[in-house]
Amino acid sequence: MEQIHSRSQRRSWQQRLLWPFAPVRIDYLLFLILMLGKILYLHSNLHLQNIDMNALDVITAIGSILLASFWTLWLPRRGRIIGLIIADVLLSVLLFADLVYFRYFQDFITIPVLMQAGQVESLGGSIRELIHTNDILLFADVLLLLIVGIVLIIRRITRGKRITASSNRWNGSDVSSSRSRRVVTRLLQGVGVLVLGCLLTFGPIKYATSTWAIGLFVGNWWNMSLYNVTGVLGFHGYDVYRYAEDHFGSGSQLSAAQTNEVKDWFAAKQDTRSQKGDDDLFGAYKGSNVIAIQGEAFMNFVVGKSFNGQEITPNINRLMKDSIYFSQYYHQTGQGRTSDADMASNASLHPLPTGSVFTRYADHEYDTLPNILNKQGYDSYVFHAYEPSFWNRSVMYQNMGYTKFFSKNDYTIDEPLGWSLGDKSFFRQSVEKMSEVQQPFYSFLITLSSHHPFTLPASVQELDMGDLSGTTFGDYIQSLHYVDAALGEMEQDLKDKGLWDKTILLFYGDHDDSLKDKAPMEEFLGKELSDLDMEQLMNQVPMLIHLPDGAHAGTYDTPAGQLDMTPSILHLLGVDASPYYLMGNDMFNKKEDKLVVLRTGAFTDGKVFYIPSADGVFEHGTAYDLKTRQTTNLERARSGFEEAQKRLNISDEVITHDLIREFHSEKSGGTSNSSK
Ligand code: GP9
Ligand code: MN
Repeated sequence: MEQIHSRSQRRSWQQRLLWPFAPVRIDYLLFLILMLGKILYLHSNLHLQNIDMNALDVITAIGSILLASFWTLWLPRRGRIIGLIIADVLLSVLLFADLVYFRYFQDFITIPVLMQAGQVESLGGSIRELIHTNDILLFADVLLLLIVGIVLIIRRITRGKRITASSNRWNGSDVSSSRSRRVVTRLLQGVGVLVLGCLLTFGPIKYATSTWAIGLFVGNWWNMSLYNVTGVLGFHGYDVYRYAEDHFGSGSQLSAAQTNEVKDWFAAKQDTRSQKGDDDLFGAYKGSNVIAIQGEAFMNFVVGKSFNGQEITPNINRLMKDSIYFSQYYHQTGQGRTSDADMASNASLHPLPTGSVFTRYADHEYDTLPNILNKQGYDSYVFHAYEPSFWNRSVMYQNMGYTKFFSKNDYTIDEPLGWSLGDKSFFRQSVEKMSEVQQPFYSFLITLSSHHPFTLPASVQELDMGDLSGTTFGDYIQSLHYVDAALGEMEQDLKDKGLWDKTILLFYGDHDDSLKDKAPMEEFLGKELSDLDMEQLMNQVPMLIHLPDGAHAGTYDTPAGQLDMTPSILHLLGVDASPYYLMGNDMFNKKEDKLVVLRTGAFTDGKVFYIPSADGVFEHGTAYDLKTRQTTNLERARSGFEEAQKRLNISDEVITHDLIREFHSEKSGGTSNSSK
């Protein structure tokens, strides 16, 4: 009795002392601190230019942690601790997944990406390379907790009875008397933290979007710009909201003014396009077969280069002598990587700021190269020796109008390499299939052997990469050398099958190699690289066009990009592209402008190159003069910036609101199907 009395005295003494901090839960505070630390760790690993973690960002981060965890305060002590542990584990996994995904895609994982079954897992070996040892910090507390938990369980087992007895004495009758008071306190605390979380999260976001980040949620073209304002947890919250709005929302109608802006833009484009003038290239190769090869991660900087006296791309270099080579050709991809390059090249629309058109809007209508050529009496085929469901291809290719999709299931895997079949065998078997079909045909081939992490077996690696041997960059160069050799073999195959001089052959790269490290690039190229050099190198892919008679060969330095492929092929084939909704420029039509817009908002017109800042504010970006290669007056880039933004927005609206279906239907006199 005396013992109980002294304990209750001690408790009231403690309660008096801690009274000012009564609402504070130490475990909850600890959770807050740990989560904030993890968010800071993630941020410091992103190395994003112009995106810092200032005081306001820390406030937003705290706010979003409160929003993600306030509910735990409604639970009784033990439940709260379990709830906090669950929240900790889930949020840590999310941050870790974001970090790994970011290192490859320079983006966070979004719902559309998760909906792409198998997309993330299929990176396989790449994922292991993208995990750094320090990342264990994200789970250090969970591991510690696990150890402490095990120790406690062991202690409990050995001292179980004694503890139970004493705690029973301890709890006594005052438990029931204060229970209802504790429930009310918990409820109020939870609500208080929820309100505080809302204030801390939405306050700074509201401030940003009404000052320097106006329109952020309207025309965002890069998820990192969103992250800059919302923080990582806020970004995911918005992503969930955006997905729900995309698919279940009703309020995403375009206004008449917005639809008219899209119509007017296309009307002007189509008007220029219909003026062919005295262009002798228009229709010069009417009726030819077309083979377009999209090379995985094939960047431009290797073309024509040697390392340690060895040519990296001897076959492309030889082919260039009787081909048109666009030396300033840009990939325009976003998060959808290979599928974006495919969409940009075959449908002449920009990829979306988030996810892939292939997975998000495979049921919408597009003017695609296969669809257009089919109307000209062509049959169209697409070849890719991988799982047909990857990037939702089997669905999308049907919509794009291909007669047949030859996937992994249609190939004999007689040269297993990397993710699937080696490109040499892939080309050989594809040409075999092409030689059996009716002509003229359009064939679109997607290679795979040079996919990240580029580790081909030693027997296939032919180059001596010196210092770069065994590095990911060295492996990358080896893999491009292999693809080049495969291309050389394909050329011979096409000649043997009598197709070479009846075919327009195009070869281009889909996107960069995801290796942002400047040092090996400098070593490879033997020179220092400026920011502008790096930006161009990372975004340029080769575009080689071999005409059936090898005419018009030479290096063309007009800027161009993947969106330009379809209108340019139509030009060579003499197909009037003006009725179609193609946003790219016809590379052979001198009357069309040459503005090339990248998904990040970077653009070039051949004179100026504008690199946007991560926050998307025009004034924070940098303009370069391409002649002097030095920074230049930003004002020279203003109109280009506005047009670039306009084009990205128009493309997004066309895709997400299925506008091409609406425009076609209006033209054919049908009833317009209103925007979704
Ligand atoms: C696999 C391949 C993936 O089908 O297209 O390429 P990625 O999009 O990861 O570059
Ligand atoms: Mn790719």
